[in-house]
Amino acid sequence: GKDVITMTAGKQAADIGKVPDAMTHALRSLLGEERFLTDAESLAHYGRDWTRFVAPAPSGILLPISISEIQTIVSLARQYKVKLVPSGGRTGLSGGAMAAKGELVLSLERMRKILQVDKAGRSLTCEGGAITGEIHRAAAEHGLMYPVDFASSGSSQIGGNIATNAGGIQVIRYGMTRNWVTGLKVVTGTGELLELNQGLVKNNTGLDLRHLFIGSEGILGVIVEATLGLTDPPKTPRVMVLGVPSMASLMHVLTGCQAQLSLLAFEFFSDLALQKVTTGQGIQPPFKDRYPFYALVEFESASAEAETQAEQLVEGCMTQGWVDDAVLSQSESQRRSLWRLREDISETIAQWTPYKNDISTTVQKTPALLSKVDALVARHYADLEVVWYGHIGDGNLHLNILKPDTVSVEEFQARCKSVSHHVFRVVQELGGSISAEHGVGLLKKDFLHFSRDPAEITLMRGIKAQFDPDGIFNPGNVFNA
Ligand code: 2HG
Ligand code: ZN
Repeated sequence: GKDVITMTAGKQAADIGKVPDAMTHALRSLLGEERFLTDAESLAHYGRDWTRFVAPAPSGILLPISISEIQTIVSLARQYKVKLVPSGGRTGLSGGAMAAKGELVLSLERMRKILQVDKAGRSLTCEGGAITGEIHRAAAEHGLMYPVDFASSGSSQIGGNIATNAGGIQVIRYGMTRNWVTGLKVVTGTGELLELNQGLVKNNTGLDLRHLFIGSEGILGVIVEATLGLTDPPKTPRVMVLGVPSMASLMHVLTGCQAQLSLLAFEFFSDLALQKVTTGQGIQPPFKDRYPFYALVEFESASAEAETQAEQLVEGCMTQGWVDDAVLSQSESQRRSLWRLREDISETIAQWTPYKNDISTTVQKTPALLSKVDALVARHYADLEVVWYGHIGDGNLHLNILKPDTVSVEEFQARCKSVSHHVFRVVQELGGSISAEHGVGLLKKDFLHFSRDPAEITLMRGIKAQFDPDGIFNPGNVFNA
């Protein structure tokens, strides 16, 4: 536990809280004592996400159970000029669900029902607080799959996934959350309920407002219900982990896998990532020897032919010197254990309060991104532990810098932030993104201009003002309104 920020939520909230008595009374009669929480423990719990760079300080936690309760809450917030932070499973990594300035947290935790699965239409409708993992299970009961998946799916909620356009470990095959949202119900900053696209496959009737809410990070309103597309589960997925001598080799291996396998995932991690995860989780390393990098490749292997093809591909890569060692899962339980080597990294390193980078460029430019950022890292972080991993098949790298015990969070953040300028200049030169899948939130907003030009940001402000004229929702996130 290297968590240096002290969690003084209750005390700060008492200082900052700006909820007028009349609104408190109205909320109490709407929600009762048990769904309007103000005790210090709840404020600390619901006031933050997985980030640890600001302390939570909400004024209260609201737990509505219906859309009409949410509309009433928004009307009250408008009337009394109180800010709301929409809140899901709070597994975000950019501070998008932090309530640090006396806001009210609007939690969707009590609105988690799966409402319907339509087998012929291959879709599922649920409340905004439905847990991602429960959506996976409900789809599986009907022989179908909701294909957006990531390590935090056991606690993340669909509303948050949609509000951040979540990516995850199978984007290379299935795309981001955006590809799977066919309908949304949202409550905007005026308290209006909008029904967007109603689950339709075909609907060419002007601007598609649904897509504005996907990736909106809670600044336009709150997602209260969603309809999602479902697909067939993959046939006989298998995982290979490959020991790889260099980042350049990883890209050659990716090209080969794209050409010869039915790919489901192509992930990578560095040797330090592997060391941390095997030690931290008490799991067996895949190889006796160590290699600078590892690729985790998942593919469909429905026939003996597909398996032979994978083996031949690996042999070919070994001949070229791109792969030094390989292991192929022989059972479902082995497939799951191999996945843990990659999926458990983020949680394992959280104890070092890492500084997170989540950068991307096109797959074509990924080798350039890797080598340029690697050079910067070698120059600026020579004395620090740097953990590389990510979705290299999507051109998306996670670069985590671990905080030494001896340095405070503030000092460490300031140092890393100054290095970020160099990293993001490289990202900008390559036409990439400073936040590939974690969103902008509070953490990345000072850097937004590296990825979006001033004309775009002005338009975004205008759109925010249209949906949320009083600036109630998630103030200070993404950009200053
Ligand atoms: C992952 O890919 C998540 O594991 C978390 O997006 C990445 O912790 C991170 O930086
Ligand atoms: Zn990721």
